[in-house]
Amino acid sequence: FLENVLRHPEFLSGVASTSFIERNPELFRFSTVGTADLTHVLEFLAEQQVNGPKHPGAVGAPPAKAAPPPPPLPRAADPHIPPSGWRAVIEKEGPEGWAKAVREHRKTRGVLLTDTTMRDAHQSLLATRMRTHDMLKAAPATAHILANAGSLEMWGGATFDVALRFLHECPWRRLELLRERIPNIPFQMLLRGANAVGYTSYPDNAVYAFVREAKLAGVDIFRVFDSLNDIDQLKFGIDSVRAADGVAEGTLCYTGDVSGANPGKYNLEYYLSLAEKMVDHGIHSLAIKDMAGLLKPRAAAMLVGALRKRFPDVPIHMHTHDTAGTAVATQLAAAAAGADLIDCCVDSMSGTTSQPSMGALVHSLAGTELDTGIDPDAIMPLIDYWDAARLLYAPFESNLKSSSSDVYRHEMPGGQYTNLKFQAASLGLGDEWGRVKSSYAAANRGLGDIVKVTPSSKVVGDLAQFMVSNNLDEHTLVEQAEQLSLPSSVVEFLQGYLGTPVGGFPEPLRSRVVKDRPVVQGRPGASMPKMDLGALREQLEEKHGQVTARDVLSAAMYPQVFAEYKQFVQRYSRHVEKLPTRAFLAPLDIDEEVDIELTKGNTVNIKLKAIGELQPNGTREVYFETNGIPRVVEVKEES
Ligand code: 3PY
Ligand code: ZN
Repeated sequence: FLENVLRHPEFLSGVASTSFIERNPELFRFSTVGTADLTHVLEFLAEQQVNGPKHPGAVGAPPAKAAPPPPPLPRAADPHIPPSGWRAVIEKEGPEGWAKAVREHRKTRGVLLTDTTMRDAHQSLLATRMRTHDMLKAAPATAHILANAGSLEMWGGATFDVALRFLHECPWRRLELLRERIPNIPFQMLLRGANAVGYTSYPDNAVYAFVREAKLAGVDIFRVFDSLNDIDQLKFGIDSVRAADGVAEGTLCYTGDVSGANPGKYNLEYYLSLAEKMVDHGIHSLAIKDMAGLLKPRAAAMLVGALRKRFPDVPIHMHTHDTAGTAVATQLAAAAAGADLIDCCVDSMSGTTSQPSMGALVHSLAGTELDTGIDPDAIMPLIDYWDAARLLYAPFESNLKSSSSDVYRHEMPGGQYTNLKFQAASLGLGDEWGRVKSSYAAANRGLGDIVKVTPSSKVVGDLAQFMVSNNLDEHTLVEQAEQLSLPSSVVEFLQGYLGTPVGGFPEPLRSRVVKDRPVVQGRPGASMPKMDLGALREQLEEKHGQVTARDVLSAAMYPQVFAEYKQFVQRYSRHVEKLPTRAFLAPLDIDEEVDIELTKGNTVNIKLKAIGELQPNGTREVYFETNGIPRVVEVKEES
C-alpha cells in the first residue's frame, strides 16, 4: 500500500490532500503477479518512451495501434482437437512412407500446399520481423483451416537470427509454442545445409546437434539447400537430417533460365544431374527453390516435367517468389507438370518479393484433379487476420508497390531485395539503387555467374555495393583486383569457405584476390575442428547462469547475438516478447493501454500516464498504471 501511495502521481506532485486516499481506491489494489517481471517490462517501455525505439530498419510508417483479434475457428470445430493432417502420416509411416503417400495423393487426389506465411513471406516482405506473439494468435485457426496442407514453413532461414537479434525472443520457444498449438500439420524448416541457420560453415558436429534438436523441438521436414548447389555440402546436410530421422528434402537452387535460347551452364541437364546425385544419396523429397522468382511458367513445366519423368517416385516440391509477377502461373504450371507440393502464403502476405497467393491457387485448382483439399471460403479469416497483423509491421514495409520483371536482369533473391535496398540506403547509396541493382548483376558476372542465395547472395550484394562505391565494373574489378580492399565475405568466398561454385572459381580474379591466403580444399566443414559443445555450455553457464541445450546451440550459431539476447532478457525479462507488437515497436501515447499476459490467465493492463521533466541528474520519471495501480520508472536520458 505504502509503495502504491509513494508512487502515485498525485502524491508525487505534492498536491495530495487528505481525501487523496478516499478518491483513489486503486491504492488498495495489489498486484500479486510477477512484480519483478512486470517491473522489467515497464523498464523496457519506459526506456522506449524516453530514448526512442531501437529497431534498425524500422523506417516505414508507424505500427497500427490496434492488433487484430485471433482469427475464428471454423464453425463446429472442436477447439481442443484439430483435424488429423499430414503430420500423422510422417509419425506413423516415417519419411519413406510419407514420400509414398504424397506421391499417391498427387495421383489420386490432388496437389498439396505449403504455407510459408510464418517464414519466407515475412522474411521477404517485412525484414523477417514477425513476432511469435502474432503467430501464436493465428495458430489455432491455422491448425483447423489448413489441416489438409502439406506443411507450414515456419522456421529456419533468417528467422533464427532475427528472432534473437532484433525481436529478443528465443527461436526454439517459438517452435515449441507453435507445435503445441498446431500438432497436426507438418512443420518445415529451411536449413542452409552446412551453414545451418547462419552465414558461414559450422563444424560438422554443431550442424548435426542443431538438426537433431530441431527435430526434437518439432520440425518434421528439412529443406536442405546449399548456396552454391555444391553437392558435397548438400550431401552433408542431407546426412544430418537423415541421422535425426527427419524428412530430408534435397534442394536444387534455381538460377538462369532453362527455357531460354541460351541456358548456359544452368541448363536442364545440369539440374537433372544434380537431382540424381541427391536422389542417389537418399533424399525423401526434392525441392526446386526458385529464390529470386526466375522460373517462368514454361521453364517450370520443362523442369518439373523432366524431373517427374526421371524420378517417378520422388515427391517434387516447388518454391518460388512473385517478384516479376509470374508466381501463380509458375506454380500452376509446376503442379500440372507433376509437382506434388507447391509453396504459397496467405493472400495478404503474398505477392511481389514474397510467395504467390494461397487464395489464387486454391480457387484456381478447386474442383480439378489438382484440388488442394483446402476450402477456398474457409481461408478468409486467415487472410483478414494477416491483413490486419501486417499493419503492425508497417515500419518494416519496403514500399515495393508492384511486380518488377527487372529481376530477370539482377537475379536478387526475394529475401535479399528489400534488405539490400535498406542496407544501400543506410550506406548513403539510396539514390543509387538503380546502380546497385546493375552492379549486383555485374558482381555476379565478375564472380563467374554463381547461384545466389544466402549466404552466397550476401557475397554478391557486398561486392555490388563495393563496386558502386568504388566506381567499378566487372572488367575494372578484375584489372584492379590485386590493389582492392574487397569486403571480407568476397575474399572468403574466393578462398572457398562457402564451398565450390558451379563451374569452379573465376580466374584470374581468384588468384589475384587470394594471393598467399589459405584456400579450402573440398567441403569446408570437413577440415574444421569439432566444436566442443560441452565446454561451450560451461562457458555460457559461467557467464549467464543455467542454460539449456538449445541455448548452447543458439550460441554455437551466433555467439555475439546470443550474448546480447541474454543480456536483454536479464535486463528486461523474457516477458517483453509477450507485449503487443505496437508496444514493442513504438512508444505509447499518453493514456494508451496495453494488456500483457505475464503468466497463463494472468493478464496485466498497463497504461502510460505521463513522462516527467528532465531531472538535473539526467533522468526522467515515466508514470504508468498497472491494473489501475500507479507505478513509476526512472530512466536515464541518452544525450
Ligand atoms: C534463407 O536462406 O534465408 C533464404 O530464404 C534463402 O532463400
Ligand atoms: Zn524463398
